[in-house]
Amino acid sequence: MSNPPVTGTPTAEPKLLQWVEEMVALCKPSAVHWVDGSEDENQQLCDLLVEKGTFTRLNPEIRPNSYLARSKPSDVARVEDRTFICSRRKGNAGPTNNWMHPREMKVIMNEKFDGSMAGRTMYVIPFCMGPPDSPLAKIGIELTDSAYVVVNMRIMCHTGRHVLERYESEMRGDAPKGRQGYGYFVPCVHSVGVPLAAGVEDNDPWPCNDEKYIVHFPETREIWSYGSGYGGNALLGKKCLALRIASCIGRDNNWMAEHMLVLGLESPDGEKTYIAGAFPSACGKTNLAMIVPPKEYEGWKTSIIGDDIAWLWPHKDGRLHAINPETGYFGVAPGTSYETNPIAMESMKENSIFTNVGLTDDGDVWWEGLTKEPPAHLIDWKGEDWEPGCGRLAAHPNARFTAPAKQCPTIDPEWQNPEGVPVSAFIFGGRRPSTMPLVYQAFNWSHGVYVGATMGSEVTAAAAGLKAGVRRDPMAMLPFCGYNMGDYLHHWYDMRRHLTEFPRFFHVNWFRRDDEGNYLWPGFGQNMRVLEWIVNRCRGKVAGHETPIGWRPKYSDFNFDGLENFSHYDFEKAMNFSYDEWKEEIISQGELYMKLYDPMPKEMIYQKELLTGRLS
Ligand code: GTP
Ligand code: SPV
Ligand code: MN
Repeated sequence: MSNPPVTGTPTAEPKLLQWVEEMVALCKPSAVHWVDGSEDENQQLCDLLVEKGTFTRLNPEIRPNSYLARSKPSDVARVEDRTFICSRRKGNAGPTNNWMHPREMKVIMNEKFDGSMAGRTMYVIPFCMGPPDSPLAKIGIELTDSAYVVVNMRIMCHTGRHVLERYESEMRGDAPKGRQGYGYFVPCVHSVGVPLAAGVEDNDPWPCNDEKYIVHFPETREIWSYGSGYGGNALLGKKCLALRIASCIGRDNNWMAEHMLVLGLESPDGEKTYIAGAFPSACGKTNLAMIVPPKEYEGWKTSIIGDDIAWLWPHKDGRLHAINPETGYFGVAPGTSYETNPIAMESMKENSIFTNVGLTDDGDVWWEGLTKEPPAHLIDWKGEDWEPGCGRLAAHPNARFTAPAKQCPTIDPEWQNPEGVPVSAFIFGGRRPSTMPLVYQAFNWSHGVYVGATMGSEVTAAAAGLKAGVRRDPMAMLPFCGYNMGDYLHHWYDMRRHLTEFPRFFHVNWFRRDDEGNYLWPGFGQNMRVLEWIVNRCRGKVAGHETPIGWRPKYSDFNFDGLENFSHYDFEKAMNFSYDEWKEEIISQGELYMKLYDPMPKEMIYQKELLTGRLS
């Protein structure tokens, strides 16, 4: 077979070039394009996507330079049962990951990718997770046959020519030294898995394959993704690299890759505190990271470092520092509105991509919760006519917006600081209809790791095919930890040794309900009242009141200015701690303990016994 035509500027660096050539020989695309990341190139790709019907251009007067994409109804979320960690030893993937031996999986990958890009263009995307000058920044190269992936990756991380040049200069040895992974890239191969026979037109706006493989080789730090075009399955810098592979790199190099938002809180006296929060998928990270305090909080400033992923390392100042490896938000659309999250709304005003939302008659987007009154008519996420009361959803529950972080009005001035920002507190919290109070503080690091490790949440639409109910999701990393979850918890306990100043640990629950199913806490901007208590605890400015589960605030410790209708009684309901519920909670943690028993740190067992003792 003759070589396919190449556009863009290929690298002259032999190692990378050789790998791309090998992959071209395997995947057999009809063309290869080296992505430069420019505005022009992006426009051409968006035009191409419009032409193919993947994108609908939104009304430029309402939402400039923005597009709607509709996926196949079978390709709307991450697929956890098709996600694999292929370490040489099964024990290294651990009891919570799907595993296959790398040799065996390589055979399958070679077979699946053989000719998988036939009739399509292979895009070569050089990308960098993290500010390129950060000691933790990681360069990756994603090969993909999806233009949708290229334009999304361009929003989500540093992509293009400058990243390639950075890699090339590192290979020559003339780039600034100090980056961990200098002169190295993470190879990432992605195909939607729908090759086209010679002469056949591509008339499918969302090609994808019913058989999906999201595969990670942690030892060789490789990613292979087949069959899906959606989000975390296909934008390989995000969950695959920045969480699963990065968690392995972090374990080996004394740092942590976490499913966390990072938020800055500046009090009226000018003191700034950074908080990192791990909530499972679709449990409120983006919303908290973009919080707008109630108007009574005059003088407070909130700012966002990141909304989904944090890389944390012990800085030479003795504190844990965080960077956000991403440059965009891939956020849940439903429920997002000017009432609940005006900052997200402002961030997606232009230059954004919307996936699986409704299309209004005037060419804008709509989803459940965007406005109180739904439009009288729209085209739903499946491309069908939709009217209020028709019994169908306008947007898929996991519909997403892709928006550039630099458009966020509350972006923190330090968000691209290569040295990151110091983190003073960790917050954990899932969707818990009962049992978990609005907020409590762990007694210490050891207890805090236990609290994060035993976190549970009702499952959400962010992953396909999970059975309903509360599942344990340690540190919100269950779907994202690239190695043995027990070893991961050990790593958490170990990290303490590298610090001289420690973050405090808190657990929150915005989702507790009364018997009628109403939320007991107003949530969203009002969460600022909880954050204020957390900040004050970190600064030693307010007392914590001891209970068997941890320290709690009193009603009088909270600022209720402007929320006077939330009574002391309401507060106690949201804060309620019940011995009976907590005894059940401990029993229901048993499943996690059984699963992780062997590799689990002994501290976890002590902490559970201490809690049991305090409850009896
Ligand atoms: P991923 O991007 O999947 O990791 O999700 P996330 O953790 O960033 O969740 P996000 O902030 O997008 O919130 C998910 C859903 O929860 C949205 O529909 C929000 O409207 C809703 N939500 C977020 N915060 C709150 C809150 O404080 N109270 C209530 N009741 N709902 C909330
Ligand atoms: C999540 O599911 O936690 C997400 C969305 O942030 S995805 O990128 O699809 O993983
Ligand atoms: Mn997430």
